[in-house]
Amino acid sequence: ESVPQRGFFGHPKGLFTLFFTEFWERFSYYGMRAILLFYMYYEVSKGGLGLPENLALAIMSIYGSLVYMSGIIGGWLADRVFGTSKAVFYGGVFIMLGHIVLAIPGNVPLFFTSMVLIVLGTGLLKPNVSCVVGDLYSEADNRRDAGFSIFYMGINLGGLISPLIVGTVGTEVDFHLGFSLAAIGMFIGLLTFLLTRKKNLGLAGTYPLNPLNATEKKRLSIMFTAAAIIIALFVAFGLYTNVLTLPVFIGLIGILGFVIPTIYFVVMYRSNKTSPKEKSRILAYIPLFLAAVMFWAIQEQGSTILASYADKRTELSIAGFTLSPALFQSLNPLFVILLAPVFAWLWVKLGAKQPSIPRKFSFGLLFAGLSFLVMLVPAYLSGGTGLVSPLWLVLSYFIVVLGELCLSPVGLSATTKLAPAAFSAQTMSLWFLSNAAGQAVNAQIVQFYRVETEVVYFGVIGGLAIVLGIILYLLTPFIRKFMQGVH
Ligand code: 78N
Ligand code: 78N
Ligand code: GLN
Repeated sequence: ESVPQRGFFGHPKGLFTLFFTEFWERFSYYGMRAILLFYMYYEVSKGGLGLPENLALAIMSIYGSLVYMSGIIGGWLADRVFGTSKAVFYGGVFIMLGHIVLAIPGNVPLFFTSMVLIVLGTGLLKPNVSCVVGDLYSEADNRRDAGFSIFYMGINLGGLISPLIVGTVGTEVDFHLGFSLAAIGMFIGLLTFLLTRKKNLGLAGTYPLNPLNATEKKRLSIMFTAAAIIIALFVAFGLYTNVLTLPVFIGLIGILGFVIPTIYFVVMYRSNKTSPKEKSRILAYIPLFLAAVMFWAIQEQGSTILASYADKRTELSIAGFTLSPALFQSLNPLFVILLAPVFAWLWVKLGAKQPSIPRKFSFGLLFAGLSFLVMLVPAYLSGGTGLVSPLWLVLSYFIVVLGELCLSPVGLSATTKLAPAAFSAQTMSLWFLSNAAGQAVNAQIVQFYRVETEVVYFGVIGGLAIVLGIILYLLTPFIRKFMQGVH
């Protein structure tokens, strides 16, 4: 092997390419999401689609869930068919087209077309671009964790600036102009990838690691074609007979959110490539996965329920100046960027005394629960439905990030360590499935949110997260036994 590269902050030059590709992809994704909810429920006279608000909230959650579910297909295609590099490129093209479709002033069918493009595109791009980060370093390279932290900064920088730009333009000028800016962002990301890939990444990701052989190709194409036809027939039949309504679809997503990870666990557990030690680790991973589902369910409501709260319950006129409600979407990435170094320092300082993986997950749940319970205070102070200070929302976004920094950075590495070696190509998708399941849950529950009953909503969900966090805290010694030496 050659001498390790040090072209980007002492890291391989390839990290530059991946950092900026993912920066622009997240810029377009989070910029789009910062205005999409408002685009859906604002009246037609205000440039929106005029959908009922609870429907818009459910669509946001289904959308988020499908984006992370499609990572399974994207990861599989890269691993077995065309390699990560092409997956990232095609993914970027699909995403850009999706935003271009949204940029066309239009209607609900155009909106659903763009949703399909962005779901497929993100599934192709996101897990694979993260996967190549790991490929830049040899197993022994001790810069690997730092490389992932730098990459994580790129994700959150993209998420921080896009609500300021796409959000302000989208809500203050025109939604479609905002979506065009998201398309331009993805275009810049694609250009960065194309222009610097050869020089910085060389051949990394050019070929599938585990290509299908001729017989598998034939068998799988038959299976895929058959499955596509059967699904198309079911959908056509469902639409024709009015059985497949939106509530039914929302229910189906909820079921898929749990069935898909269950299949993963069963297949991994029963595989004859999985050793007894690895089986024990799979069992240890299940409660951690469930905790992550509950965590992401609350964290992702920052772009649905709390975004609606920013729009409808919050005093946005300050000293003669009116804030766009989309700006609040910058707070999560802002706090992640500010606090990630603090947490990194804290874990180093605590060294061997730092909490174990299950304990960190339990703290993640406790903070997530607290971020919802804190919203009970303005509810009481405002006596129900009066406008409240935006600082309460700022505080809620701040608290959930304390949880995110306990759970998210360690989540992916825990997945890598606890999943059986034979399934290592699937770990990125498996971890993202916890987010998909969380948003599948959200699709069911956000429909029950009403301003008049927000105390029950925030209280029950926040309380449940805290109870689950306490249970996980108490179970930690047992879970660690099943982890078989993984730290
Ligand atoms: O009635 C309002 C009064 O009680 C208090 O209001 C304030 O003090 C205003 C506080 C501003 C909250 C800012 C919220 C969101 C802005 C997000 C900006 C992201 C910054 C660099 C990224
Ligand atoms: O109506 C006025 C009054 O009720 C307003 O009271 C509040 O809004 C209190 C809310 C607590 C403010 C805490 C805000 C942000 C905490 C985030 C700290 C940022 C640290 C490293 C950045
Ligand atoms: N905000 C993170 C991102 O977009 C969340 C990813 C996750 O669910 N693990 O990358």
